[in-house]
Amino acid sequence: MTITLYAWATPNGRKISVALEEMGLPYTVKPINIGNNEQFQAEFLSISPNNKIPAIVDPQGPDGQPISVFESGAILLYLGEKTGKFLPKSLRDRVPVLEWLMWQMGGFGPMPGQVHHFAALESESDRQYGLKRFSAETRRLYGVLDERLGKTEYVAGDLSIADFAILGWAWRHERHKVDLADYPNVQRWYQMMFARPAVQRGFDVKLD
Ligand SMILES: N[C@@H](CCC(=O)N[C@@H](CS)C(=O)NCC(=O)O)C(=O)O
Repeated sequence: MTITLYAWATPNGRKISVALEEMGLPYTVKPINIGNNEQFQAEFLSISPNNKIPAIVDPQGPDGQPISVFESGAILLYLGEKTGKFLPKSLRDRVPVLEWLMWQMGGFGPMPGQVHHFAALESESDRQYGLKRFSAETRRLYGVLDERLGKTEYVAGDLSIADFAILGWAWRHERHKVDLADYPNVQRWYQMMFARPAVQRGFDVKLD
């Protein structure tokens, strides 16, 4: 039974295409053109009430009935639970996955996303204020990640959904004006992730 992925070619959309590829789950893509406000159409809002991609519909939910899921972190947890992959069973091993997934959802996404926003502004004074504030926080987050990846091969021990979540945003490092050479452990991990054929497929799949 094929999962439908509602997405657009953005970091949050890529997190899910990478996870689906890594988990070997069949899926089809339903592009939601957020530039054309398709995220406000009633049919999409009925599965994603916050009018944001990504969302999925799994025709074979936990009880065999269809289920929809919105919010990329919730989708990753759902898929991890469903497949038993990239989400450890033991609570001790699961805790770092949850920590780093929440770290991504709360900071390493919202902050570089603000850099993308302010970098696109035309007014120089508006740009300066926003870029200074959110670039500093984005770099701090890369520093935290670099420190962590100096101690562990993947973000939370073994390869997990936390890596997929973080990679979606690290993929846009140039757009948020970060040079990965400044964060050698992040660079090592980034190259290792992109050397995985399923990750590459998740970034190659057409989402728009
Ligand atoms: N917390 C959400 C954020 C999703 C999000 O920001 N999606 C953006 C694209 S990356 C979007 O759909 N924007 C359309 C809008 O805000 O109207 C998640 O992780 O799923």
